Amino acid sequence: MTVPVAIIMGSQSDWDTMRHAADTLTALGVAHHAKIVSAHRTPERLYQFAKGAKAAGYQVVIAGAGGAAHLPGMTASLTELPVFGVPVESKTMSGLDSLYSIVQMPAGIPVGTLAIGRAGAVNAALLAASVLALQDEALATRLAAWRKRQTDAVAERPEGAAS
Ligand code: RP5
Repeated sequence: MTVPVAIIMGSQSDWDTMRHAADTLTALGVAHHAKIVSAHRTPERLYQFAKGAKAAGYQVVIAGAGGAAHLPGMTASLTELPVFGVPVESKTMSGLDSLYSIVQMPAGIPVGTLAIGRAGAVNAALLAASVLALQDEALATRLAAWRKRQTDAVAERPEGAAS
């Protein structure tokens, strides 16, 4: 069975954020692989992963990194697969460095950039699922059910309010 989504991240320390992408894909029944691929510390691994990603059967890549976060952009430069970038919250700049590093791509090499941190990781997974659902009716149904459950879980009144 081919695995449609690769979740890559620059460091083990990114996993606390990127596991939310993995958990969301699991909840939607979307198979995925998670790998550590660092643009700076393992450039050869990055090159080999990105050049071979399409042939390996991946359809979407989710790439999370923090600080000087070149992983999503470099990956996008080496593959035509859609790449969704997740800025990981950094200690020194609260993830703004990660966000700016990922979002300001030059015209011609797109990275779909998400929010900083957990929200970005969850939404990257949801976007990946939406892309795959275009060709997969069963997944489209699961995605619609996931969204309905989310809607149904929102109370009309905040707990603890007097009226
Ligand atoms: C980036 O540097 C990683 O994506 C990570 O967010 C950040 C810090 O990495 P560690 O020093 O925690 O390995 O490459």
